[in-house]
Amino acid sequence: MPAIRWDAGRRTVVVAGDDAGPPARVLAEQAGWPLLAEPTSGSRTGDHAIRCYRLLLDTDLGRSIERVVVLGHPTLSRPVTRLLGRDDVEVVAAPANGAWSQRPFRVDAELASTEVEAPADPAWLAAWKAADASVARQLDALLAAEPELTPHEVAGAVARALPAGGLLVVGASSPIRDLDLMVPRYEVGARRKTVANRGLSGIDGVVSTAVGASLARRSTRSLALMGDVTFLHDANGLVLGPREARPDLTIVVVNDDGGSIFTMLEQGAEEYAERFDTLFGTPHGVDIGSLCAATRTPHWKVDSLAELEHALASPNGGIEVVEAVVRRDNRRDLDVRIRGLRP
Ligand SMILES: Cc1ncc(C[n+]2csc(CCOP(=O)(O)OP(=O)(O)O)c2C)c(N)n1
Ligand SMILES: [Mg+2]
Repeated sequence: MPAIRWDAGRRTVVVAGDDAGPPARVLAEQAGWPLLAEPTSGSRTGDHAIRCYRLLLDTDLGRSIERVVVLGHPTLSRPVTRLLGRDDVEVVAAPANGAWSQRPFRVDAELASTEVEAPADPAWLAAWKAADASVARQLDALLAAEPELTPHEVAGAVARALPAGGLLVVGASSPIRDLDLMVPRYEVGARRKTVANRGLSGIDGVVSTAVGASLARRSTRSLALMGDVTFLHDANGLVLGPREARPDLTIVVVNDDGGSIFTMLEQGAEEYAERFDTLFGTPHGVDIGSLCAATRTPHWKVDSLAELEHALASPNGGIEVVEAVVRRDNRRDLDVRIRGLRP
């Protein structure tokens, strides 16, 4: 494989998908490129990371990208998929690891060397940072102006509660995408680890994954973030035999009484409203507190950011559930307003 001579003049971004690891960050820093890193990439640290990258890809800045370097397995967003499908963008990718060897995007060249001969024009990164700061400010203001707690604020609070050395297990569907918009600027080398069952983005087994991961990794604190349907799918994960090890783990359940991700997709359009809840919304009305009581799992129900932050600030040891109640009926509208933000 030929080593790539990085041509500094080309407007390039690094996309760090699941499990890309520190090399994605190091490459972005050496080359002077923006880093578009998913929460489970293991690369989302340092000051090249662009928090609201997803909102910038469909702007003039995003359209001016000429080359993308992909590490790891990107799975989260349509703007990234569109970027990787653009005819006017060269896609250079690191060879895929392990069992998931097929990449669902075109690869124009394989990444053979990450040695950078001459870094990019600093104006390119500066433009991304300025746009990110502007959109992030507007996003935070938009969320703060909502009368009720939003799912994004829940994800942001969980991300802020994750200390250096902490572990966060995040469920598929909206929570991982909300987290992607809200992760603050983490410092390099602080051993925060965010993991998810990304394979086919299943919502199954996530409580058990969180319990197992908390037991297996030495962390300063273990947190999990997941939707209500995801939690219900594996609520049996709270059932532990008397001799089983029990981790310290705070499970935050974003309860919008159903599957909110579908409201933001095609099937959430007004014309399908009549059948939407039966087929996709799937409201269940389950009393999560009672479900937790069945396994004597401590449970807190919160519906404001202050209450949530308070609950997260004082873990009681063992497994506990913090249920954050949010709306689903305005989710499509909220998403449209967020996607409409411009730097
Ligand atoms: C095992 C499995 N079954 C079904 C699906 C399809 N699915 C994707 S997201 C979702 C709803 C998830 O709802 P929730 O966990 O409450 O998250 P929300 O989007 O509401 O935040 C479903 C059923 C899946 N991904 N995996
Ligand atoms: Mg839900």
